[in-house]
Amino acid sequence: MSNETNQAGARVEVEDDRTGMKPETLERAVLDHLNYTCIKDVPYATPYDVFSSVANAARDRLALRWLRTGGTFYERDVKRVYYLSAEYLVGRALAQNLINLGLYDVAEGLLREHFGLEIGEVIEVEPDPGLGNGGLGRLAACFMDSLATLELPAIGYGIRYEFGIFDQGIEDGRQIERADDWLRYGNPWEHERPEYTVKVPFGGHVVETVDRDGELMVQWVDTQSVLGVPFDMPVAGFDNNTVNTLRLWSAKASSELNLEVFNDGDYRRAVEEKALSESISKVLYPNDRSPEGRELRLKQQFFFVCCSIEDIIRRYKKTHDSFDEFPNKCAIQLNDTHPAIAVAELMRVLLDSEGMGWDEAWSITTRTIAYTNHTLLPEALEKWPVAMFERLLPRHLGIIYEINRRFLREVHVRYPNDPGRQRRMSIIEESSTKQIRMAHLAVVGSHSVNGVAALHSELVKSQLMPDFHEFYPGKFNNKTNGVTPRRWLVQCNPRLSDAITRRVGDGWKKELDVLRGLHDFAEDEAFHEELRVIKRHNKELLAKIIAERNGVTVDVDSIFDVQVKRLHQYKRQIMNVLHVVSLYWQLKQNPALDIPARTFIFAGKAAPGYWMAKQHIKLINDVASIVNNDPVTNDKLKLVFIPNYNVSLAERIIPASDVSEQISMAGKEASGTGNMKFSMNGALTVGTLDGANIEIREEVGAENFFLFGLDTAQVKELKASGYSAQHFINESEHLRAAINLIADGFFSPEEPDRFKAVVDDLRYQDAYLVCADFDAYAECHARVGEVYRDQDAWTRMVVRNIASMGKFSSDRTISQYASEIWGLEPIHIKL
Ligand code: 26Q
Repeated sequence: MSNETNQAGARVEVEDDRTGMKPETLERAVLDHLNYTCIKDVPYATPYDVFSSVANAARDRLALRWLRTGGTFYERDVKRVYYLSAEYLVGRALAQNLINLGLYDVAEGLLREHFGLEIGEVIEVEPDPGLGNGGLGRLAACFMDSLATLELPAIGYGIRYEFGIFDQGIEDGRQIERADDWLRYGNPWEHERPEYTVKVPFGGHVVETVDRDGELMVQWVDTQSVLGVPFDMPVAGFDNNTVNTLRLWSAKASSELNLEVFNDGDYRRAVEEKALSESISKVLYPNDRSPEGRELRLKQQFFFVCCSIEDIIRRYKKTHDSFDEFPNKCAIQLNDTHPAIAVAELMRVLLDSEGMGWDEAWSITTRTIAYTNHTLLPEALEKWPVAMFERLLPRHLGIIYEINRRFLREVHVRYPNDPGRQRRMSIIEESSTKQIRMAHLAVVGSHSVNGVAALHSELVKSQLMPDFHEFYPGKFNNKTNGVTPRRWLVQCNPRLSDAITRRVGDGWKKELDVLRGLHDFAEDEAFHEELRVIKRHNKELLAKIIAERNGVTVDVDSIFDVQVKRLHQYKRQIMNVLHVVSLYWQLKQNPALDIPARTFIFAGKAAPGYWMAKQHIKLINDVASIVNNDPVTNDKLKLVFIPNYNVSLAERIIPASDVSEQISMAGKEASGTGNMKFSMNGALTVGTLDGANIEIREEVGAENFFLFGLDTAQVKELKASGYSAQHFINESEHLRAAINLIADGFFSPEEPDRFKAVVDDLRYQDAYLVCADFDAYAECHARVGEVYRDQDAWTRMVVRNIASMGKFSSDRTISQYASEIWGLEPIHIKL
């Protein structure tokens, strides 16, 4: 790279000391940051100082590309996608940014030379931003990575939570929650942009007036404002110059608010109100089974949506003086209904601020917005009490009523005498407490509604929203989820990545279908051996973590059988535990039982208010302390629950796994994305026909996937016929023994009926058909054990899995969103 002039005519100095890509330039930059940013000399540098210096040097190299990216998009007036998501689980950034800049190896060398540090030690100093709950938040992060790698113009909008998802501790086998103070030492990646601060109104009331032309004018008045201050994070593409922006809004009290109150001389109230308005971005809500109707959560949603819409319009107006082109320049994607208030907010701005008529505003809104659904659980669909809306967002309530009135009029025209349909489809649920159905608002206000896996998208049409599908058949579509191979292979499994690259070249990092070339090595002895050595190495690394965190020694030659994900009854961690108990009991009865040794690994957080899920955690830990200390079974069976599952821990666990547990009741897991990460890293799936499992099995071939259990049709049938768990318990000796052991207090001798509620739920409720699927599950695991004994057969299946993962790159997913929903073209950024 040399100095040159870019298209805009600006001078670009690429190889200066501040931003050059040569090893010696990076070295100088890191040492300079240590001196001038951290104010430290090498001998006194803490690991955090070193992290901070490398991060700042990397950031400088992103800065120039970041400027060029924004500048190019602006100059060429390109269409952009605005991804609205209440959650982003981005994970640590240092390793990823170094990899994407192509500076990882250089950094590794200079850290050894100057600081005597392994790069891993430096990487681990960075806090892992937990700005999300699970799959949905991680998907948003994978999408941001793919958008930048595909050179697509995008901005992600979200909330800069001061506290992310709680830190999980395990005390006496029970989950405890601690505040996640991730910003304690600052965040070298974020850049505050106070100049783009937005004023967000709440409360007040609506007054209707008639203007000079006799047009109805609506004003939202007497509101109280909170400020939204943007903090930008760079999102670098892999092996290109694109750096997109993740813009997270932080709430700040408006100075007006202070002044007014100061005039009253009420200092205490001023301070309290300031704290109250700044509490909006204070903490991420952990998702429960049913959404919490908390006012602060609604405030969070409107807060970030209002800021984002204003930002989008400000940017659009810099280059346009009418709104005609708005849907051709802006695509807004709603990540679930959390930002669905955007439909009403965009309408409000167009109507009240821009003075547009209803029909034009509605046409622009619906051509701009698209909605992604992530759940079929009816109890998880967001609804807000009308009374709360009236209090916080009276103008939006009026707009939603008008949207609904016009929508129901259309429904009436199509289906004249069908009040049931009107009631079912209404945006307003007329229950004892009137509620706003955010999913209905999102569907009516969008031009596209997509599910996240083929089965899920079919069920959205046929089960969740059949009336809407009939009404708007063309709106519904599928975009099967994917994951970024840069984090979930290149970064987390460098040895496997090298082994792959030595066989098929490194094109797979950007074009995951290239992995298909590995099929040629399905029978290759040398490749098999190499894969086994790599897996064993990764298992050793994980065993070290388990020894540190759990104080348990595990056998790296045992099968690492892993279920890591949020704790939810529909995900059926309890079925896995029952299987462990059953194996344990069989070994106790017959210590000579000839089965391969297994290590069962669990991790995941339960929502703090989800009592049953927390009982399941306690049960796992109670079973672990008996099983892990029983000399009779010790060489065959171990069980650990690793605390505080997050992106960083996933990066350690997944590459070390042999078996991936994807065992949700069919029809409940919208997609799953962990399933893809495991398979990519050479774990074999034990799974049901649910979510993306179905497509994974299609890709890898039925013979390379451990399938068990009822499918959605059978689930429906069994439920309709009046399901009785008792029947299945009576039929299954192993299941009965496992349940009885827990019920009798074998794992909780100091409190024998500790798990009474867990057992009663299985015996008398079992909404997720654990008992119905148990025998098939256990039988499936027996097959797993058999195949594992034949290491050749096992490794062949592993190769087939890795080679078949091309479809599950989020690059494929994002290309489909770009062409089929957003109408977006790649824009190459030149330096
Ligand atoms: C809602 C209201 C109040 C508080 C919290 C929430 C809330 C927050 C997060 C509700 C749901 C979520 C997250 C849902 C989620 O992660 N869904 C998962 O999305 C993945 C990506 O599409 C899928 O792969 C998973 O199947 C799906 O469960």
